[in-house]
Amino acid sequence: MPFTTRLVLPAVALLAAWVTLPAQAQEFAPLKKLDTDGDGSVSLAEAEVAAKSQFASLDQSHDGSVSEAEFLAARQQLFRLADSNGDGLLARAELRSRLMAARQ
Ligand SMILES: [Ca+2]
Ligand SMILES: [Ca+2]
Repeated sequence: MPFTTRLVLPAVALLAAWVTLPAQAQEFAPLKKLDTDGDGSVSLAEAEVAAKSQFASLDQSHDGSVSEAEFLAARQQLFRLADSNGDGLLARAELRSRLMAARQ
């Protein structure tokens, strides 16, 4: 399976799962950000815009593909953001804090 397909499929699966949730469970801030027209649902066009933006942020070389190195660099950046005291380790509180920040 091509790397880009492996990258996109989880996002599509997440969106597919979300649209089947009851309305109260859909109050998930990151998904609300995708709803750029504020109509309470994420259209295919809105999802595609978000996917293209996410892909562009990962494709640091701008060559139209995300290499393993680019993907791992993005993950490393997330780790560094979460490691608030810079000790190279993620304490439970640091991880929880980062996850809570991502949900807003
Ligand atoms: Ca919408
Ligand atoms: Ca690239």
